[in-house]
Amino acid sequence: MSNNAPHPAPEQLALYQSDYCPFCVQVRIAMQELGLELEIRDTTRQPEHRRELIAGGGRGTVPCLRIDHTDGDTEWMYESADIIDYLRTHFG
Ligand SMILES: N[C@@H](CCC(=O)N[C@@H](CS)C(=O)NCC(=O)O)C(=O)O
Repeated sequence: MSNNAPHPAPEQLALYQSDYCPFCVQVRIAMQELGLELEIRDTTRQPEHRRELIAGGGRGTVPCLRIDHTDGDTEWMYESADIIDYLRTHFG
């Protein structure tokens, strides 16, 4: 999905993350700066979310932003820098 795609609603997004992952911290800081509240799915404390991430995205690496597009497609965006760029582009 490119940054020119339609503006997503926060309800379409979920952040798979782990509290002590430094890359996840960077994403959460960016969210705070944007005043953006997203559903947080912690893969360490909630193993079902880790299973969901691996099943959908292909690997358990966090952070991963899940984007449920209005056309029914689900996108799994790994890489903290890409996630931060996406959030700033759409919610900045
Ligand atoms: N380049 C990635 C690094 C992400 C990363 O290394 N995450 C670690 C946690 S700090 C992880 O999930 N490792 C376990 C795995 O890859 O399955 C980013 O910036 O998001």
